[in-house]
Formats: sequence, C-alpha cells, structure tokens
Amino acid sequence: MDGGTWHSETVSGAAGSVTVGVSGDGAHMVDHWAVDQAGNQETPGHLTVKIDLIPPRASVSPPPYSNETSFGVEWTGRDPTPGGSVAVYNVQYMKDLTGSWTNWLIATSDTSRTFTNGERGHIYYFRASATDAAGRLGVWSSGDAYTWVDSLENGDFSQGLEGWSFVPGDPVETVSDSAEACGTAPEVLLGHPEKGTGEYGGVPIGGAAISQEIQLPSADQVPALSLSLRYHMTTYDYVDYPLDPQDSFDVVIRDGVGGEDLVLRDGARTLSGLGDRGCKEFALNLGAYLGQRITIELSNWNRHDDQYNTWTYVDDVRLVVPRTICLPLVFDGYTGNGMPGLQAGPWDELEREPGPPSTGPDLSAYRRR
Ligand SMILES: [Ca+2]
Ligand SMILES: [Ca+2]
Ligand SMILES: [Ca+2]
Repeated sequence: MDGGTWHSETVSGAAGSVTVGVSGDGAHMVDHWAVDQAGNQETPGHLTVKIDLIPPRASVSPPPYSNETSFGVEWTGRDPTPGGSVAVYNVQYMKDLTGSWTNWLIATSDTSRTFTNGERGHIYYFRASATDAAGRLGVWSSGDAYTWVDSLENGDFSQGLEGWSFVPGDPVETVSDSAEACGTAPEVLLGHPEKGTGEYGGVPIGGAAISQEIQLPSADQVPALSLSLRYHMTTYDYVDYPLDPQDSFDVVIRDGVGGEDLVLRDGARTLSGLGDRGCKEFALNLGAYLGQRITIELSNWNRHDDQYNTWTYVDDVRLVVPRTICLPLVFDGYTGNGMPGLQAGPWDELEREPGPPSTGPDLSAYRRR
C-alpha cells in the first residue's frame, strides 16, 4: 500500500476478498500479486483507489453595504481532500436578525449571482454549503456575512436630487464636476459660492436644505446602525453657537412625533476657522432612533445679513451597519480628522472678533431658523 511493507493473506477457493486499510483522503496505490497452490506467481498489478471522506467548506462574500435593492453575492469553497473538488453549492439568506434561513440557490455550480430580493432598510445575512465530487455535503458557513440595503435612496447623488426633498427656490443643486466633499462627483451643493466671500452683498439670507424621510429597522432587526456623510464647508461668517446661531452647516433628525435633534452644527468660531474648512466626515450612532420613521435634513445657513457668504458641498450620505459602533467623529467646532477648524473654549473667545450687528426683518424668500 502506497509503497509500504507487503501484507500477505491466504485466501481459499477460486475467488475471495481481502480488506485493505488506507489512511487519509486522496489517491492510494495498491500493489498486489497472488501465488497459487502450485507456486505460480502472477505479474504484480497496480490499483489506484481514491478515498474521499472529508466534506468541503464553503464561504460566502456579500457586499457589506448596498445602496441598491439588487446586489451581487459571491461564494467559494475548498475541499481539503487531495485532488478533491467542490461540485455544487447551496446558498441561503435570512432577512434581518428576526428572520429565518431561506433557500436561495440549491445545488448550483455557480459561484456568484445577483440577489434581487432586497428591500431598503433591511439587512440580509447569507450562508453557503458545498458538496464535493464524492457527494459529501459540508456544514453551513459561519460568520457575519451580510448586506445592509440602505434605507436612504441616492445618498451619493449619482441620480441628482432624486429621492431628496428640498424647497424650490432654495440654493440647492447637484454638481457633477466637483468632488469637494472628498466624495465622488456628483455631489450636492448647498448655498451660493458665486455670491462672493467677503463683504460682498447679495447673499440670500436663509437656509438651503435637503431632506429624506425614511423608516429605520428596529433594534432587534439589525445589530446597529449609523448615519455617515462627507461635507466640505466654506464660510466667511461666524457660527457663534449657542448664543446666537449664525452661519452654519446643520444636520437635523426629526422623529415622527414632533421631536427634532440638532446632531451637527459646524461653523467658524475663530478667524482661523473662517474660509475653507476642508473635507470632513460625520458619523452618528442611530441607536436612539431605531424602529422610528425619521427625516434627516442637511442644511447650509446664511442667517446673518447678505454678506460674508457660506456654502457647503455634501456627498456619500449613508446609513451603515458599523463593524464597531461609532461615537460622533465630528461635532460643532471639533477639528475632525486633522482638518481645518478649532476647538471651542476660552482661547477661542480671545481670538474671536465682535460679531456683526443683527439685521432687521427677513425679507428674503429663504427660510430662517
Ligand atoms: Ca472531500
Ligand atoms: Ca457622489
Ligand atoms: Ca453670512
């Protein structure tokens, strides 16, 4: 056996059988010869025996995030048997943590497919098993293999402002030749950069806002959920929050019963915070809102006079299932990821110049807050 020592056995009669033991999966070589009672020795024969007792293992790789309800899923398998191979796969999915495993593909030789059963605001778990050429079926794959289908529609603005609400007349537009928020063009632009940077008049007073109403899954459906977005603010005015809010970029979350949370108010508190404030990322754990129908509003404000302009580019607004739950990365005045901006504090107050005088009644078409 496999070039080892010879084993001999006496077999009576014209026909008989010999039991041979082998160790391990794979191809084994049996050399054999017989001698009859007259002492005639036959020419040695060779026999190849393939043994396959170990089933294959499968793994499945769905994309962790999808902003579409259809997305591609891939899987693969490996048979530890030398020379063995996977013949077919079974793939199952489970909708949300509250769902149950459902057959998707049975005995397929494919290793990828487009999943078309997705719905926004749900998480789809996947698992696969493989059967080898010897017919041995492996166990289901384990691990966190899921795709979260974003509740938010068109958060990358690839479809312009589709899915987003905005007030006609607000200075809101999508721009296709810019990636100023460090996203991927197109992005959305809130405000009017062409209205100037300094004491130039003619800046519309009020807010430019986009919003989207979405249903969030409940806490038992998903492990966690965060809001994330990229923005790039340029401001030539102070925010002066919380005493007298002036120019700012705001993120507000409204619940369905009248509650309103200002979860981000960014803006300049110092001279050095004025101007180009660079690309920033904002992330917020949405745990407190799970199960609710909420509206997410992003807005750029020129609250004070028609001078000292402020505008903000925004991109990649997403709800994501974080691998680890994140606290807010950026909040009002925080420096963020080494980007321009300064912490609020006593030193801040020393450097700050007196704010501009308040204005009279708002005569603009834009909303004020
Ligand atoms: Ca095998
Ligand atoms: Ca984009
Ligand atoms: Ca202003």
